[in-house]
Amino acid sequence: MDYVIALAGNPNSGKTTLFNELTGSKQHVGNWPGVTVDKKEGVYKKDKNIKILDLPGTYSLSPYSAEEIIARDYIVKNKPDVVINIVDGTNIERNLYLTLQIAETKIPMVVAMNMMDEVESQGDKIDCEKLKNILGVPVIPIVARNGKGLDKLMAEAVKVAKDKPLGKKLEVFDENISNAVNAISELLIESNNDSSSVKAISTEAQWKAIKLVENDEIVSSTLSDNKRAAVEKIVREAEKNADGDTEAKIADLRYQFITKTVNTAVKKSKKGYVETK
Ligand code: GDP
Ligand code: MG
Ligand code: K
Repeated sequence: MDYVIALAGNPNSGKTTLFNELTGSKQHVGNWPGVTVDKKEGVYKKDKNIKILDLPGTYSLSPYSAEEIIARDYIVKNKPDVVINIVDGTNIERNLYLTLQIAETKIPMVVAMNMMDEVESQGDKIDCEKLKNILGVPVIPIVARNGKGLDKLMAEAVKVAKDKPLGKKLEVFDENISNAVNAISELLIESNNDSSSVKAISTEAQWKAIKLVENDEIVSSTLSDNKRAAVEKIVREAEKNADGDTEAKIADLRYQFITKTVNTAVKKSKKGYVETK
């Protein structure tokens, strides 16, 4: 296999439609180890050396459901060459929440902006160039249902899989949260400085640090007692400054970033609205 491409997206974003379009009839359906969540794999019908894997549909990469845990473990541990994040363009605010979380893992990513036929028929405009500049990853408009844009999407995905760009640092968090994330990240790197791959470790440390500020119990359970205590101290301090729950604060900051992004890159017509009295 040359490359492994994983598809990630919200439920109903068109993931299965895209997977079927890309793989044609040759697919293998099994289960993820230990759970009854479908695992679908296939190869790209136009290049048999590209493996395509369909991750479970999720709104988030938090540790609250089997689907979310599978999706994030696969991205963070198995590290596909590239993730195609399929976004329902008619529901862009909600879908971009997952996009931001995939970006936090620093996995090479391409965004497939799907349902562009419906976006257009609603009279809305999504500026994929602007989105690309804001998010620092290619954003390709597609219509999964009729195959429109898929050649371009796959060409970009292969390019990103090959080049593995580091990704842009997105200014999502405020100073308080950033400080906590950086402090925890340094703490995690300290214990790992015997490793040869410093870059990979620090990328992983950054992601883990964000999860720890979100009080992620699965990531927390991987720490030594000493480390966990040190992390908790930093998180308690951040909580004081945030006036409460850091998990809620991070969610709030992600949504603020998304609102700004959508205001810049999306123009909505009034057509879709129904007047109510
Ligand atoms: P999944 O839950 O992410 O696997 O989503 P599906 O592939 O099952 O698609 C959800 C619904 O959206 C289905 O009714 C699809 O036919 C429809 N759909 C998928 N892609 C497109 C598209 O590009 N345009 C439109 N209009 N509908 C689409
Ligand atoms: Mg599906
Ligand atoms: K639809």
